[in-house]
Parts: sequence; C-alpha cells; structure tokens
Amino acid sequence: MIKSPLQIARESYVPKLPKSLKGAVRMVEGKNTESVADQAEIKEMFPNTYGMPILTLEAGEEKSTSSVNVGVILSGGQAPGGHNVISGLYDGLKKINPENKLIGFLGGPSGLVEKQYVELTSGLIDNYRNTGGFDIIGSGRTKLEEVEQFDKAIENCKELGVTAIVIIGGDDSNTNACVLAEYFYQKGAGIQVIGVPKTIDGDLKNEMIETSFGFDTACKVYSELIGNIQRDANSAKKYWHFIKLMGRSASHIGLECALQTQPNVTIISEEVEAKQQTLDDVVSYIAGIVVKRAQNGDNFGTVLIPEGLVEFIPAMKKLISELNEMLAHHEEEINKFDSNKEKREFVATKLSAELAEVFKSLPNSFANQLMLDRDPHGNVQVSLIETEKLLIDMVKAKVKKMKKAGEFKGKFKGQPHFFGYEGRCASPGNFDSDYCYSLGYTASVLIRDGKTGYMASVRNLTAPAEEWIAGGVPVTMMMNMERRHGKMKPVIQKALVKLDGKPFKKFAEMREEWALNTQYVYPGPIQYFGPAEVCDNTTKTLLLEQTK
Ligand code: FBP
Repeated sequence: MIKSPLQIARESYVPKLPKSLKGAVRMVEGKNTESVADQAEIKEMFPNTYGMPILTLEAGEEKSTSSVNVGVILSGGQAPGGHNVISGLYDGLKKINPENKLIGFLGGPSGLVEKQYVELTSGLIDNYRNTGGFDIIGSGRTKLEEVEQFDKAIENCKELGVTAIVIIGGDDSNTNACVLAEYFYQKGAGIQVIGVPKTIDGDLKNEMIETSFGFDTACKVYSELIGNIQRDANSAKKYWHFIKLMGRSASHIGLECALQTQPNVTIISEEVEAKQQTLDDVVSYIAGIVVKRAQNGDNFGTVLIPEGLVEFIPAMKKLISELNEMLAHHEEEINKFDSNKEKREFVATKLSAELAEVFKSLPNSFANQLMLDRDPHGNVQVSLIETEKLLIDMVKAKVKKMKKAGEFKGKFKGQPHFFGYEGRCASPGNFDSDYCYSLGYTASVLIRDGKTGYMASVRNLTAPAEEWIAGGVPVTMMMNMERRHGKMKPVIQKALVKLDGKPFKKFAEMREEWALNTQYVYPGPIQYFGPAEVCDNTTKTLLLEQTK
C-alpha cells in the first residue's frame, strides 16, 4: 500500500474515547422501550427483540469471557470513519480477550451469505486507522431478506465459529440487522447481531442516536468545495452555481452546508413538502432571487439543492410512489423495450390518468431518470437524477420570459455541480475518527455482554469526547411500518429535517439576508493537526440542536 504523507502522519493519531470506556466497563440497564409508532405490529414481528431496555456503559469491574469470533460487515454507501469503527471494535475485542478474533465479510452483506471473508489482524487494521473509505473489506447493498439467505448465514457462521455479527449501516441496513437478530434468536442460532449507525445523509438519528457517523466529515468536505465555488463566483461575478448535494431523502446535508457557507439560495425538501410547493414554485423562488440580485448588479450566486428534492414535491412524490409500484410489477415488460421513448410510452399507459399527464409533461431526460432501476431497498436512486440541470433550464426559461416582459435586466448563466462521492470516503476529521472508534469499541462491549438487536450509541457529542456517553439502543425502538416495494414493512423511521428544529429556524432567520447580500463563508479544508477549536469541532446542526 502506497501511503501519502498525511496518511502516515494520521496513523499515529490516537482516537479519543469516552471516560467510561477507558478502563473496565460495566453495563447498566435503563427503562424498557417501545417502538416510535405501530407498537402492536412491531411487537408481533419482533417478539424477542422488542421492548428491551436502553443500555449505558459505565466504569466498572474487569469481566473475563471465553474467546469469540466476531464478524463485521460494512453495508451501503461509504461514510468517513468506517475503518475506525472496525479498529475500535478490534481493539475492544482484544482488550476483552486477546484470543478474540475479528472476521471481515467482504463486499457487504453478500459476503456473509457467500462466505467471502478475511481475518482482520492487527497488521491489516493498522494500515487503515483514521483513514477514509470502506476498502479494508468493501461494502455492498445486497439486502438480506430471504429465509434461505438467513439460513446460509447461520451455516457460514457455524463453519467459521462466528457467534456475533456487527453490521455497520444506515437505516435500511440496521433494519435488516434487526430482522436478522430476531431470526437468529428464534432459531436458537446463538449469533448476536449489533448495528452501528452510519450514513453521510444524517437521517439515522433520534434522541439516543444524536448523529450518524460520516455526516460531519462529508459536510465539511462539501462546505469546503462550496466555499471555494463561492469565492470563484464572487471573483468572476458571472455564474450562478447550482449545487446538488447528496443525502438521498432528508435535506440535513444541504442545511448543514448552508449554515457553514451562507449561500444565496438553499432549498430544503421538507419545507417544499410542508408548503405543498410545485416544481414551478421552487423555480419561481430561485428566479425571484436571481432577479433581485441582478438589480444590485450581482449576476452571480449559489444555489444548494438537496438530492432528494423531487421526492418531496407533492405531485412528483405521488408520481414516484406510483412509478415504484408499477415498476415493481412490470419490470420484465419494461426491460423488453430497447428505446427510452418506448419505455416512457408504456409507463404512461400504466399510470393513473392524472399522473400520466405529469409524467408526460416532464423533459424526456428527466422522465428517463425517474424510470431507472430502484436500489435493493426499493428507493429511487436520486443520485442519478440531475435536478441541478433541470432547475438551471427551468430558471433560465423563466428569466428569459421575464426579460421579454422587461422584468429582468440582468444576465443568467448556470453551472451545474453534484457533490456526493467527493466526500463519502474523505479522511475522517477528528470528530468522526473519535466517534467511530468509540462506536466500534462500544459494540465490542455489547457483544461481551451477550446483547443482540441493539445499535451501538454514543451520546453527548458536543461535549469533549471524555464526557461522551456510550451504550446500546434496541433497534426496534426506532421502527415504524412503511410501504416498501408495494408492501407494508417494519423499518427504522427516517429522521427528516424538523422545520421547528433549531438548525432550520436559524437558517430561515438568515436566508433573506444571505440571498441578497453576499455574505459567503469560506470554511477551507478539514484540519487534522492544530488547536482543538479548529480540529475537533463538530457540525453546526448538532451544536444548534444541543443548545439549551
Ligand atoms: P447510505 O444510506 O447507504 O449511507 O447511502 C447514502 C448515499 O450516499 C446517498 O446519499 C446516495 O443517494 C446514495 O448513497 C448513493 O448510492 P450509491 O452509492 O449506490 O451510488
């Protein structure tokens, strides 16, 4: 492995652990829990893993256990810090019993079913400490949902002597982890399953999971890039930059980047939905700011667009949901057509009259993108939908009309950008390095104490790492019933941006000023060495959420 000077220097960074995890640890049980909604249905589906208590780790007495083999899986999209979850887990397991072994299943959940694995030794792990990426074992999006897959997993674990699996994933992967935990329990398989909250999207959070790992670093990378673009825009003063930001569904990334960089326009999908806005309303809002800035002589600006926007525009949401069901039932027929034109025509005949009209009114390239394959969890792959280009075209058409009517005297030239993959594998900043290591370490203690169906949780995250509170939360506590692939399924409830929450309120209070007066902030790159106030700080979202 060829290492950059930064990677070599970062290898010696020692992640900070909460005080309670530094020595011997004991587990304290709290109150029993309920799921966030649909309690009766979830309880019936998870008779053994429902209602378990919240767990907190405290300083305690040394506990010796016989040696175990633990499996670890990285699931779904990459997020900065995954390697540190694995190194924290490894170090925790070795501290509990030096004979413990860690096995990495390769390429995501499929590695468990296909018995593709590697033993994670200290030699291997040391090369990946504090690095970005998931390449130590790879990741994947295979969904484990068939009984045959579960039974194969049991068979493979038995052959490898694995008695616990840690699944590092987002809401869908952790839902899966819980289904697996329940199945293993019911079958008496003797295999524990522990989840770890990962996703740059920031939508796996609740009162016990304050943030998912990777959100902090990814937002800092995007904010650096947005800042650089803003400085360019403010220097050349000739382009409007439309920047789509990853984060499949929720707009947390857009909101956090807005708070960090103060762009002229930020669209928050949750607000668009709450106000029942149409695509034209969104376009008119952006065009309105383009016109007002032009009146001040500013023919430039920045617009942040959340990746999932189209799914929050009520008419589009209905269309996508009908498309999801329709595509699930007519996949084979659609795939027989060679051209997108034929596909579009066929799809339009299968939609309800009202939505067929909406579908037909969309630009062809955009309609084609809406028909693309869903991911294994039934989600539209919004990263492939070019909303930034669509909005540029629509704003351009609108201001052209206004120009003709004498309502716009400026210029409008749009530049599209999409930031997503640029940040997902970045070197984790100190916050994610420490947080991830602590999560992995916490998972080792949950395994030591025989827990299953839990997610590792580390809280009090705006305090210094010493004061963080580690523990476990039953995954069933976060679940509700949702329609997926045309059927009602138990899933972890996605945390969307709260319009009455402090981060959104702060943004809403400032946005008019940021729109008209150029008040850009240029955050610059993540700093790995230097004073704590520069290197250890976390997101504005978390800071605002936790201010009393
Ligand atoms: P996870 O929810 O699995 O963490 O993935 C998040 C994400 O990065 C989204 O922001 C994005 O829409 C999606 O993954 C992209 O998926 P892919 O990696 O398959 O291109």
